[in-house]
Amino acid sequence: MAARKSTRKPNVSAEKLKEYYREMLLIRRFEEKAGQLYGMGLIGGFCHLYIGQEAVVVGLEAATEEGDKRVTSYRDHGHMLACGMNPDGVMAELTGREGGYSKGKGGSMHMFSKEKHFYGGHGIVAAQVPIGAGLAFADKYKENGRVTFTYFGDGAANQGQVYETFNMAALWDLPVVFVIENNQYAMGTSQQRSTSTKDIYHRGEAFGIAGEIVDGMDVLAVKAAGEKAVAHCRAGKGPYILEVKTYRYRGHSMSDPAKYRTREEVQKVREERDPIEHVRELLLSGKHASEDDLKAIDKDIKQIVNKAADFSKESPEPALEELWTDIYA
Ligand SMILES: Cc1ncc(C[n+]2csc(CCOP(=O)(O)OP(=O)(O)O)c2C)c(N)n1
Ligand SMILES: [Mg+2]
Repeated sequence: MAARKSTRKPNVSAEKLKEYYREMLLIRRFEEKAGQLYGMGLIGGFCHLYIGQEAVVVGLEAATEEGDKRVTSYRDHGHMLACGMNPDGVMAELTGREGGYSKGKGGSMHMFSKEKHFYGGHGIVAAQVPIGAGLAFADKYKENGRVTFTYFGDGAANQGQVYETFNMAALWDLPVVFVIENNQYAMGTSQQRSTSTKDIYHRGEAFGIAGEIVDGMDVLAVKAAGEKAVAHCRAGKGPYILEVKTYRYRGHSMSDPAKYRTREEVQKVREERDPIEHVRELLLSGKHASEDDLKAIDKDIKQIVNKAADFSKESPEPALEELWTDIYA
């Protein structure tokens, strides 16, 4: 695959670069496996894959510190893996099994981890945006220096609650990074058809919120922007917006007929801007890794993903009594 040539030298160590490669590859292989299990009827309901967008979450996670929080939409498997949640537990939740993060009762869009400070997984478009500001409000109140990453899509950016949240976050200087994962489509609607402007981040200006555009297919660019945003928040300067331009290779969800774009459009991004190929090329051309080193990483990732798939098939379905646990009534 002819990935684009990088114009600049990586500003991280070879070890870190390999780590990002590994983390992005884990997400991609995990998602490919989830797609296969879905096709086999082992995963039901909604399932939104993150393939193509891996550099966004891996780059931003590289800018976090222990205790920082994250909340996102239904396209959430990558976020969970990148913050260190167990692939076995994520896959078993996808197949609706007892060993899953929500004991098999939540599925793809409803997983959480207190330990990893992951607050979901939200199926209602933009619902996670005020939740993210609320998490940041709690941290500001506790004066603990933590930052919350609140991810949402280009489509979600047209939701009214985003702007109510921007207002409050700016008014109270909340330590929240709003990450607009602009993958150019909201289901079958392209950004051009839904959004009055080419860029979205500058809507923050109306509320006095600083922001910028980031190349979401370049993990190092994402990391650098993430560090800048985090420093802004930790310095008590309030929220920051990162509009990360990315692309999803697969359909909106597993049931998307994909009639709204051409195969050529997708192929072109895969060939010219793939985030994993980009890092692979940096590693090889900089002699930071050999083909054999990368093959060993591939093999290791394959094994982790196969183990998760086996676990997700072997773990039992939740017992009937589980219908009466984890409920408010
Ligand atoms: C309030 C609400 N309206 C509509 C939907 C149906 N819906 C689910 S995802 C989606 C598109 C969102 O696109 P975007 O925010 O760009 O995120 P992406 O799927 O591209 O990651 C819509 C309209 C929903 N889940 N919730
Ligand atoms: Mg989108």
